[in-house]
Amino acid sequence: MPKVFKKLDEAMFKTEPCITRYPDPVLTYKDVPYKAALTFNAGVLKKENGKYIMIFRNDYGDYENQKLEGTNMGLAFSDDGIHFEVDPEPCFAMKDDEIMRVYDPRITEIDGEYCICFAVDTKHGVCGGMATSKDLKKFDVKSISVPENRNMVLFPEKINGNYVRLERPMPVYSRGGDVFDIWLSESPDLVYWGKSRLVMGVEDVPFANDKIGPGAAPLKTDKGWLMIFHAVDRDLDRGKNGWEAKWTKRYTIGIALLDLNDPSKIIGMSKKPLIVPEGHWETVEGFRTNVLFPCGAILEDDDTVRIYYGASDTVVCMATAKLDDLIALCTEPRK
Ligand code: BMA
Repeated sequence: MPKVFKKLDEAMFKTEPCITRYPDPVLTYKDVPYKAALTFNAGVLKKENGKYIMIFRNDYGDYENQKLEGTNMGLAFSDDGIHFEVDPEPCFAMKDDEIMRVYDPRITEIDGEYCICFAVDTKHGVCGGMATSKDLKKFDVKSISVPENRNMVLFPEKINGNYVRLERPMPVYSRGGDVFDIWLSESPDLVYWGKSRLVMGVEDVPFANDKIGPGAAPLKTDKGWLMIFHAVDRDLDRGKNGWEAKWTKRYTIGIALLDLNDPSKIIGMSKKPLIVPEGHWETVEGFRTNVLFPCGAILEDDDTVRIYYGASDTVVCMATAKLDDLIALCTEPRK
């Protein structure tokens, strides 16, 4: 692991003025009718009938005393995308002799089915998993990648006849430490994945000096696919943040535009972070503060974009912006 991280200009770490945060979390453990402690990193989808569906990560146990019991995923519904009602039981979990847990769900609707992507902690490494479901009660696991991979998100439609996902492998024979990039793969059937290629390297992101990873399922716009991602910068002097003993990372949210026909090509990107941890829920309260982890985004009919993100690995928050303002931030990639 590198001992020194490239110093970044702290002046750029300010949330863009086009962003409006909903002042309170849209989901906390208090909304969950079963065992829950940290309810965060949530995929969100809007149905044609106007209802919102959220699938969130739920870590349960006594976190303040570092006593983790387990992780599952919960389902919540809303009429306005702000007030969510959680189903009485968790909807998905995996645990056996090999798999320890699944987490960080993203959700896409494609070909009349839901598809969730999630991380899989196994005894032999972290993998990316995908499962389809017609009713969000029964899930059919389609694929689990080889390690080390995570942060998979499926595009909401096939591109040139194939399913396409963004993903974030974690190579050890690369540049040292956790300098990890965003990749893309294609599949004819959600089972077999290939044609893998690099989309964005950490070096492309002026506000990252550690790793980056895909966030929400990309949104289709006239100008390209809007990709919302997380970017991590580290400073070893940061010391303790939140309840955890030591936490030197900061997770911000960035955006990029990908080519509609070949989404491995970046056609524009933000040169500064879009959303930076600020305020009580993002910098003061919680397990790991200074972490914003977007897993859901919705493009509304009036061109408002809603971004749902885990804050401090503890709650789900939501922010909005106008699509035009986001697109205006996405300037030419490598300039
Ligand atoms: C990542 C994942 C996320 C988490 C983030 C910050 O590597 O484990 O689930 O939100 O770290 O802790």
